[in-house]
Amino acid sequence: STFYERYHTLEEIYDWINRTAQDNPRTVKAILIGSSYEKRPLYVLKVKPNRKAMWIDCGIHAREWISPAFCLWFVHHSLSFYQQNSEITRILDSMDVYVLPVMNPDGYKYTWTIKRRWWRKNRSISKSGFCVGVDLNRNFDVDWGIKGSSQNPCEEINCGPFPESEPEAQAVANFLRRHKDTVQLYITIHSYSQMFIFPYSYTFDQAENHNDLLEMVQEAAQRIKRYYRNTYTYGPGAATLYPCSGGSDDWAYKLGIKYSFTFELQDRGEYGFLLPPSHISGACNEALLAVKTIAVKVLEKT
Ligand code: 0X9
Ligand code: ZN
Repeated sequence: STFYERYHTLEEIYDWINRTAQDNPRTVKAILIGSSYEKRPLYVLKVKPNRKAMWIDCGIHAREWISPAFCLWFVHHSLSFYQQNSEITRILDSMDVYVLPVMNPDGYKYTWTIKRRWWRKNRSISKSGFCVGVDLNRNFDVDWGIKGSSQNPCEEINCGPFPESEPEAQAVANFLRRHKDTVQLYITIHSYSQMFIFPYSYTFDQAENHNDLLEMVQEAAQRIKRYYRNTYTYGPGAATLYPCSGGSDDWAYKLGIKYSFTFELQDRGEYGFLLPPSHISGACNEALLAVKTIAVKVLEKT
């Protein structure tokens, strides 16, 4: 298997980020946007400079290993197929692509330690000192702490003591606030269940551009079915998955990023979070097709 068909330790991912930036000085820049609770750097890779931009983050939830694997896959594919694949070329010619390979490095690192493979949250220690970890996808400032989240630091869906209390969420939010005039597409990568989710999750109200969003994910799902014979479901978060406050997708949408998506990659529960390395290429190629499909559609609309 190639480098991209294996799961990597956090150290290997940091090395890969440095090497990728060094080997591609004209096309790739590593930008430090903040640090995690345990003071690990949060690097965003910028792939080519433009007026429009898209953002992809991976690894918000520690145990969803296919997610960081996809970010590495995506950057590698973009660099390898620029001027070969027409969609990649078109995207890179007209958009900056910001990629955060591991939004939750402390949690990810923790899942590589013995018996901690199922950890989801970050590793911040609560005020009481009793429990560890905030669910970063409940920590954003949108209807914070209301639905599908818990103020109890011992729970899996703990939203933290206040919105953006966590350095990881704060770093992403600050970066997107600074770049909201150019970033038109926000994608956050999770697993599992094979789903394309768009706003809203915090309310059953329809997003103002609901039909555009629906059309985009529908097209992505159709192409995946056609090319890879695999099924993805899709729809607005609250109705399709569950009502839920404080998610990054809704927050980015309300910031003004009109095309905002959560991808839930393979599989549909057979292996769940323990998706075997032999499935990485399949899972990533499907997600890649979806990213390309949606990005090209965003370019047509903006
Ligand atoms: O609950 C989540 O954070 C995501 N599912 S997961 O199984 N990967 O944890 C779904 C997020 C959908 N979007 C929002 N809830 N805003
Ligand atoms: Zn997740």
